[in-house]
Amino acid sequence: MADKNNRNNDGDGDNQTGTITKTKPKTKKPRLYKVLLLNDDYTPMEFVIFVLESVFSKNREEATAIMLHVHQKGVGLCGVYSHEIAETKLSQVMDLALEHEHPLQCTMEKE
Ligand code: TYC
Repeated sequence: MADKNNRNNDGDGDNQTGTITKTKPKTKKPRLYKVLLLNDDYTPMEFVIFVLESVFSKNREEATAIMLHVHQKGVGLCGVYSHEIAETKLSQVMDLALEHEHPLQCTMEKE
């Protein structure tokens, strides 16, 4: 109903009548995956640091800290990514390990 100033007062402030539509956001939050590195007795520490720098864009300091964490605790977090990115990183690690004949293992899991 219009008031004395001919405003329709339908609540949206535009003072116009019409179909009320609600726009549904088109972007869904991607499910995230942790990429984890596993310890072993043979892969050289320097190679693990190289992998963390080249695949996970860590600087020397971060890469060294993650490598030492994995070495001491058995497993460590390299990063959290969408499913597709996590899979890509995982296969990059596995390809590098294979190519250099190191037993380095990497896994991913739902966050
Ligand atoms: N434990 C290995 C060594 O003593 C080093 C290492 C660290 C290997 C992290 C794998 O994900 C790893 N040479």
